[in-house]
Amino acid sequence: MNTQVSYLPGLDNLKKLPDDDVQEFSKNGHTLVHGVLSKDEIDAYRPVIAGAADRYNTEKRKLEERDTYGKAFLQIMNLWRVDEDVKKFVLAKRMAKIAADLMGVENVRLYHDQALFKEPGGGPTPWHQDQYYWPIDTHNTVTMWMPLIDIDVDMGMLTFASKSYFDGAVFNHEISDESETLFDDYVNDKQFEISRAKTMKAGDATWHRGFTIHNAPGNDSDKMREIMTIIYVADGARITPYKNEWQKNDHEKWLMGKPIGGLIDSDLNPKLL
Ligand SMILES: O=C(O)CCC(=O)C(=O)O
Repeated sequence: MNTQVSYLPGLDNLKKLPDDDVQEFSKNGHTLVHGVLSKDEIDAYRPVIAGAADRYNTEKRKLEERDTYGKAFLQIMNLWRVDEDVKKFVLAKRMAKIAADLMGVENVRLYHDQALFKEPGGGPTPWHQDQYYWPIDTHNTVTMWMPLIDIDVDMGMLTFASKSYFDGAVFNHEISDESETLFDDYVNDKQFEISRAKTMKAGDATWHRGFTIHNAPGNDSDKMREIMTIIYVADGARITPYKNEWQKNDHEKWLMGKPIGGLIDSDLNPKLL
């Protein structure tokens, strides 16, 4: 007999975002919002997201057989397309509204989601800028990064170079040992303040701009660092010509190859507000 009770709370009710968070995001390019999901809500969604991440993970190599990028995390993309329960989380208005309020816009669209699970012993995530990968004509993009379990600094806490988004794209480098070295020198030269939470509760979330330089240390614990991310883009943004092969790939994969110069409005990019 199946005794499992499948109940998922709706996440379309909105939460007032503290003014301090909006100001910090605008000033530093990142902020941490506490209690985006309540304990009961994250307890309900965690097994759904972690289960889907496990089912759709295609990485089977041992950690020591992978390169720096491969060691950083298991990356499972657009789970909302394959799992109806995860879809309720990814398309939720509550998180979309926080994204809109942080960016100061009325409407946002989904770019894509990704589960980023750093395994016990998993390596550091090198410094990078997310928007290097995106063929998008606006700086009004934001990534939500939400732990599904309580995490502390030893588990690979996301780390930001405050105010580093102002100059837009800094280097033409993908996430790699090279990006780590170059950005590290850049961040030191510019004397950006480095910001990293000591702990985060399941259901808290950090939010960072597409050009905010960020990295994460390795996971020195014996637990999986379970993170779900959602990337939002301001409605009205358009597709730009590719600046690198990764953007070409993103155009096909996350924007359904819609015309360059046209609006980001494919079926993969629903308007969430
Ligand atoms: O989870 C990580 O280690 C890196 C996350 C990241 O770079 C992102 O969400 O933009």
